[in-house]
Amino acid sequence: MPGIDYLERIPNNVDLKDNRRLLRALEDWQPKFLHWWQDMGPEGWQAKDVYLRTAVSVDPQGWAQFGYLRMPEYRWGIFLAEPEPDRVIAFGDHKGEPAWQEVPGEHRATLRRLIVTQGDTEPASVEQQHHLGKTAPSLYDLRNLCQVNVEEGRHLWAMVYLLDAYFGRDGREESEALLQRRSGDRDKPRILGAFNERTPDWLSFFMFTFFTDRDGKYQLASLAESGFDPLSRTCRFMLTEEAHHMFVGETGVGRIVQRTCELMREHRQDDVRQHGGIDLATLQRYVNFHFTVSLDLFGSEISTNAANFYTSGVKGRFEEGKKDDDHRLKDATYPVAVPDADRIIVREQPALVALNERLRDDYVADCARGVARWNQVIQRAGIPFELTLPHRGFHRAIGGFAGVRVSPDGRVVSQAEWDARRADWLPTEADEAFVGSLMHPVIERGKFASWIAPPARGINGQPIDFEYVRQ
Ligand code: BYC
Ligand code: FE
Ligand code: FE
Repeated sequence: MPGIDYLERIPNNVDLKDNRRLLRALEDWQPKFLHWWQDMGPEGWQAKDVYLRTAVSVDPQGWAQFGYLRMPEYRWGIFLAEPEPDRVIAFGDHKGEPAWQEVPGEHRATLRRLIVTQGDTEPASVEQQHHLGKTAPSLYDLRNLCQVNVEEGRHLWAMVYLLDAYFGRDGREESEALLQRRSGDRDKPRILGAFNERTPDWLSFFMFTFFTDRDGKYQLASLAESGFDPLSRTCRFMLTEEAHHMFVGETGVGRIVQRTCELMREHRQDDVRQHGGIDLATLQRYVNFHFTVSLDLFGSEISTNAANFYTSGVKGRFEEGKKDDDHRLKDATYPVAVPDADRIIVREQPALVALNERLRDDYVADCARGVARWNQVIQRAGIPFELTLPHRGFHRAIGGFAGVRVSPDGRVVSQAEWDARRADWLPTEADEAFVGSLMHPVIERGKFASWIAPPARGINGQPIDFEYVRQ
């Protein structure tokens, strides 16, 4: 497509203009990306003006610009956090050596695989959320969906940049393949389980951005420790955007909880479905589902892959720099919960192979803090109910608990008990049908659907009834 000024279109701090080879690769990829975006971005709103934030620099004061634009005109840019002068690798066998500015031959396959796995999740989530544009509960929420989606698109760009800039022809092939797989497709699915699940309604969307985007936070933070410096700097900048996605999830679920509590008090009734709200028991089942499919994203409790990633310096721990140990972990152990016949026991395992579990522990603690904030809303309403995170062994498909029936309160149960209680523990078809029945678009300024409270404040200091999307 001659005539398009790609340097203007692709804001960047990677000196794209001086890297003709990379610029050519991205010029070739961009029309394919746009084609994918037109197909898979938020349905029904591609031609409308949306009040969006665009990353234009990495300077913490000035990185974001707010303004109306149509999503296909979003300037998907390439930003790496500022380099840390004389950065050294902080862990593993290469601890203390200078960070790599190029891909070391012996770690090439591993790095490529990690970057592809990370990159694959970004377009997958846009595909999962494609239909939600049709049923937004408000203009405010519609705008947030669009924001999250353009940024997941940018995260895809971030990984494609690494593939195209550092992995030659293989990298370009992987970049193409990232646009060819499709969430939930039987023949060419996305790589990781949770990214092939459906996100059929906005309750699922808020749960997804709370639980699944938070896996993004922990994985990106671990990759931000990488000895491969361009990956580290890319992920550090992505984390600044991730914070908004988790904010959308936490406040989204929090506003649903608030609305439910209002309806419970008003009608003196637990079952608020007949009043257009989502009852707390249903919310708990959605928590159970989204938390556990997200737990699976951390991989097996015992993983030689994880040990190799660490030892070779390609993927660190969450906040590696703050940990007070030898950062090699050859002799260390870590407690891991495992099923043992009809019980769950904790065994000390070699720390290196237990790194997935350790990251999962960091993640679980973070989730618990968010759930505690939802419970404050319930408590303030004077309602005796607590949302809880189910046991980590519940409803797992990856790792030692896969195939073991564990109740949310952490008992190994029989298949018969599982079958009898499943409908109390996980969303049922009837739940999905009910939640689906609430999904009607509310696109009048300042109005909100019956099942969700307005937010405490608007975006970027704008009022709640701001015209976040122009119709
Ligand atoms: N589904 O040794 P194991 C985000 C595979 S989210 C399907 O236990 P390992 C975002 C595994 O690949 C962040 N397959 O696992 C959020 C391996 O396959 P091979 C995404 C799975 O390798 C919201 C085999 O099982 N980023 O950014 O230690 C919106 C044995 O695996 C799953 C990353 O994930 C699964 N859940 O760790 C938008 C970071 N789990 O080798 C975006 C990059 C495992 O036998 N990825 N398998 O064919 C990684 O660090 C690692 O690949 C994993 C797995 C942590 C995912
Ligand atoms: Fe992302
Ligand atoms: Fe995200």
